[in-house]
Amino acid sequence: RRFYRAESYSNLLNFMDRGFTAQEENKWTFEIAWEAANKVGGIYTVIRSKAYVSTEEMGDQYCLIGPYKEHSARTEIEEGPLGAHALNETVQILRNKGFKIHTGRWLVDGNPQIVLMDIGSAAWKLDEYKNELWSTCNIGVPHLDIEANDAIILGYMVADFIQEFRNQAEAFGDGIPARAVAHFHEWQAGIGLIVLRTRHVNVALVFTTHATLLGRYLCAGSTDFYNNLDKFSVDEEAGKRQIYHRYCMERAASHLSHVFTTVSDITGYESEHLLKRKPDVITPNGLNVKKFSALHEFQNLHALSKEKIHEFVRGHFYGHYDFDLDKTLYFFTAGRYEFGNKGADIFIEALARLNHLLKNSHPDITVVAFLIFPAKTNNFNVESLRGHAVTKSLRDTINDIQQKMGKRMYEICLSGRMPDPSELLQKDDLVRLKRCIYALQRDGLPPVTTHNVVDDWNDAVLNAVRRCNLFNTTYDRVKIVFHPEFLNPTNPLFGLDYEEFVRGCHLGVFPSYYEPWGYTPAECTVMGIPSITTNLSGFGCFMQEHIADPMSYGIYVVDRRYISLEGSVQQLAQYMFDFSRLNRRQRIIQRNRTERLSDMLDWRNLGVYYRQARQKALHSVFPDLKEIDEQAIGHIKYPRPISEPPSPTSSRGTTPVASIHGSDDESDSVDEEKELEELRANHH
Ligand code: G6P
Ligand code: 1S3
Repeated sequence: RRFYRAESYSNLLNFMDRGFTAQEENKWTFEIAWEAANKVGGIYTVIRSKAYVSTEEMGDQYCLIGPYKEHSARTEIEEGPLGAHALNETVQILRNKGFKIHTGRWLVDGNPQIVLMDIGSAAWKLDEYKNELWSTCNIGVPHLDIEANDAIILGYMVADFIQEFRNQAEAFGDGIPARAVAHFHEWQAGIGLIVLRTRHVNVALVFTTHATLLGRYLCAGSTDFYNNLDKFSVDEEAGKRQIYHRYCMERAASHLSHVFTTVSDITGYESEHLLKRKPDVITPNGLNVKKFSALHEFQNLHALSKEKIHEFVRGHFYGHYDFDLDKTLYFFTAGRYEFGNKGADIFIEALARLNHLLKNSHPDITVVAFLIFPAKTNNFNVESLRGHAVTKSLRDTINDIQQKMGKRMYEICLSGRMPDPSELLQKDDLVRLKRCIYALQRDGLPPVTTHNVVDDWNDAVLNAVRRCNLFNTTYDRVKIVFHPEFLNPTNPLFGLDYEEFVRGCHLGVFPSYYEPWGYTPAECTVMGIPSITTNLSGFGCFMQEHIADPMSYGIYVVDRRYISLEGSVQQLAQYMFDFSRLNRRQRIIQRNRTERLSDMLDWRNLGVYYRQARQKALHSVFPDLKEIDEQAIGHIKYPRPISEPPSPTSSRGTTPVASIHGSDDESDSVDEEKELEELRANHH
């Protein structure tokens, strides 16, 4: 890790640090995305989490551009003038032309400047824009595709803005030529790039795709995507799905950019075949690790959050609460509800096999598997709410009895004698307790889902659970909880936000089939929670490439590319089974190791690839500006974890013993040398 940081970061900064600031060099970076201060999906996380490194590097020479969405802008943006004259002047000129433009700062780490275009204010020019797009690129967009029409309007507004900005930056630049990079994300922002290039504006252009349109559509069907990537007739496939014009916009943007990037190698491979251009640079997604960093506290946070999940489990499984929470593990998966793409199909199948394996060999262990995917619901179901009500009533009754017993004990002891147990716990206390215990009886089984799912009989998760017979019976060692809504702290069942929930779990399971990057396992990693990913996800491939033995760091990579579906299910089930057999100490060590990978996922390290892409684009437009030398970036490589030297107390036997879940002390100060051996013995 030290190697990587020293090599790449300082070399890079030496390279860049030619003694001038971006302001002195009249260098500018614009980043344009539909999701700038507008949460839709993963790109929002990219732009938002990266803002602090972007402003650290460029200050007010960095500016975001996106569409104005009143609802989010009102809560996320502090409106006001921008930091540079050239920018404010440009805004004024465009406003004079009749465009409505909002400017200000985004209230996130880094506090970047942002320009938001009110698409409605330029809608009257749509026909003119479409005409230009047709005459320059032969892309025709149907009238009814509102999303594509909006993308066109935004694109032309952005292009006008950047074109005008160039003039202003030259005028305010004290004779120093203005060098600007405009970095566009996804097809929805790509029109701006197409317009700037076809109008020959002297700006360096970068285009990043986070997932190809066609890839997403093809994977959502039952296509053997990766084995046929080179065989698809792309125009025909796009036409069949009525996205041909969108596909053309995406493909044109990727080809007209000076530098084309994808978020991972796997998406690069997809782009090579579907967009017919190989990426020039891979720009992996990072995180603002400071936001998650809990230093030595993260283990304690796990224990605290786990306690809250225990409370949920007590309520949910009331009447069938016959398992030991100390020997219970929490697995979870979460994301957009794309059943196959996110791997929920193989997760449920593998859980059924894990159930079988545990029943046969470790019936004392219980795994509660949470599936969190937003689906259409009619609120929480009565059974779930009732479970939490009856356990709460029992808790309140016990607290009340406890208080009363305390008072009685105090009075009796004050009078100088020892209390008799029957004086302390009186008959009506027992009656109250009995009533609560009777209320805990239930006829049916604990529900699989916490909500009333609207289309219950056609719901993909519920159907798979039914098919696999995972009905939360007493005999099942794997219990299922489908929570068809994202978590928030006001949720009456959990009372946890997503971050706390993740911290309280033991393992995140994300066996995705289509996942250009995948923030969910990355977030687990920075919180020190092990996770399962796949070699079809950008994150999984990245970890495999940069870590000698990902598994010993708590990153399990399921092969979904080179083996059969059945093989992947078996491997996933085996990983989960192996994990279930780790004892507490081993889990603690593994969490420590997982958390050690955080630095690697920080934008402070991964931001280097964005700089590389920008610099490369600048070089192709302004050849006097040097590219970043590949060598200067270095290569991240995490070796196998090095154990701490054995402590004097570690004179235990060296033969790895089959670990028995829970039969261990809870100390964090463990002999890592020995545990490492055990972990390896378990996994290999
Ligand atoms: C953290 C806490 C320990 C606790 C442990 C539970 O490491 O610091 O006090 O015992 O979590 O780990 P487990 O994997 O059993 O949830
Ligand atoms: C995409 O969002 P998604 O969840 O639709 O972009 C994300 C950010 O690059 C990426 O993490 C994810 O895999 C893609 O799928």
